[in-house]
Amino acid sequence: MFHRYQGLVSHRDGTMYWWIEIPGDGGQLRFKSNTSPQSILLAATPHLVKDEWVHMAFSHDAAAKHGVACLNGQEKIAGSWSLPTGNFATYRTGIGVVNCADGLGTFNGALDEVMIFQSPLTAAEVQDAMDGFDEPVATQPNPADGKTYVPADVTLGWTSNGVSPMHNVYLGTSFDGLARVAQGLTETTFQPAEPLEYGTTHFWRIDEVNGAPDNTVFAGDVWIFTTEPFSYPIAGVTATASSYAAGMGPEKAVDGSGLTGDLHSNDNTHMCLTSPSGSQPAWIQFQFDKVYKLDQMWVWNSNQGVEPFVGFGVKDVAIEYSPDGETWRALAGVPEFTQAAGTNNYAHSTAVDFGGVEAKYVKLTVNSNWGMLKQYGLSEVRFLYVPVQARLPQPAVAATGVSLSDLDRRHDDSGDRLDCRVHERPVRRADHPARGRPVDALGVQQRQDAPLLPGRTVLGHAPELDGQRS
Ligand SMILES: [Ca+2]
Repeated sequence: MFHRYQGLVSHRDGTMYWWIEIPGDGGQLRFKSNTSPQSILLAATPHLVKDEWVHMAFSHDAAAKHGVACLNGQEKIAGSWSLPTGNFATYRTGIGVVNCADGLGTFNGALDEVMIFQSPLTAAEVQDAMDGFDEPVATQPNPADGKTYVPADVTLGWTSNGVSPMHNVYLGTSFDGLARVAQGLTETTFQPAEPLEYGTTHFWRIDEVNGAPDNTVFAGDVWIFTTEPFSYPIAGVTATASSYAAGMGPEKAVDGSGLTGDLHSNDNTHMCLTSPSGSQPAWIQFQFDKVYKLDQMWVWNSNQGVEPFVGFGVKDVAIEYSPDGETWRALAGVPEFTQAAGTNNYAHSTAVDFGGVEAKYVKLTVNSNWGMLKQYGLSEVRFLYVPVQARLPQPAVAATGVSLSDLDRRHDDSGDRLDCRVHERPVRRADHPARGRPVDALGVQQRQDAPLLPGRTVLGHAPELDGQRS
């Protein structure tokens, strides 16, 4: 219900000056003054619709005595119009009221934002005002927004708004879980005190901070990146076994058969199984294309539909590993392998921690299964390794004709330097106490500090890790 009138914005104090109101009959929005012509009207139709937001702009050019009214950024009416003259500096500005002096004509609706400008806006400026003005926030995040496989010891970087002298850094693992991790930085880079969690999406934001007297904070956009996983699957694993049943050879445990994503089927032909007449103890041996630093072995145990009744699944296992097939060591702390349910879409149910041992061969000798028969099966195994060599080299190995500007340089370096990241991975002590070595003891970066010159061959060097193992 409309009252006699409702004010949206006003600049008056008892005495007339200008105001924007909806008149009592619910008619047109109008920009009004007490000089003739008294009002400039916004479009007669449509009027404001209940629960529908609109953007209104009224502009007055005092020199030209010209007024313009816009609805949702579009000019609706323009014509000769003027405001009273005089010194109105002492008048009050009211929002949601016609007359600040007596509080008459309050607005029975919602206002989101009001801006008053000192000069008449052009049509384009009205459009900008409706779209929203860009705040001077930090830009150009490094890592780029959405980037994946970011090193855990990343140094965050950004471009300042060019105005604010200080920067606050917020970081977290959810959009709503940002915490301030640095405050009042004058540089535009920041490296967290500890490596970030591996294989995790991180959210971060830079707030640009002005000094006194205004101390304005321009909260930045929230950006995301995902750190690289701690370890990667080894591809091209081959397998041999002490024996196997027809059509259920050891290769079925390493060829991805039966896996959809990370879930295994309960189809017999997707699994390996030793022969009932095979030699005992049964064993299965895996071979890689080279020596890897092993992190984990994931096990999808035998998962035939009859598994709950027959128990082909491996239970107690001894694991040995070797770098050359000659010198073998027993792996300590091997857990009992969990029995599978025999149902489809089976996620791996056992993870064996190899703790970073280096091996090209892994042998499983089976001591028992979950049933009475002397047949032993597995659905699939997956080995995860920890990279110790340069990952994803850029530029590619032996690339020629590479522009110096193509090389990956640190933004905060004073000269042109090639950043060779080739060393063992940093770990958070809290996350991986067993892996032991403190972060600051790791040679995380090897950097060539000499300026790069055009035409030179640059050799990346990956130091050997011998003698540095924990
Ligand atoms: Ca399989």
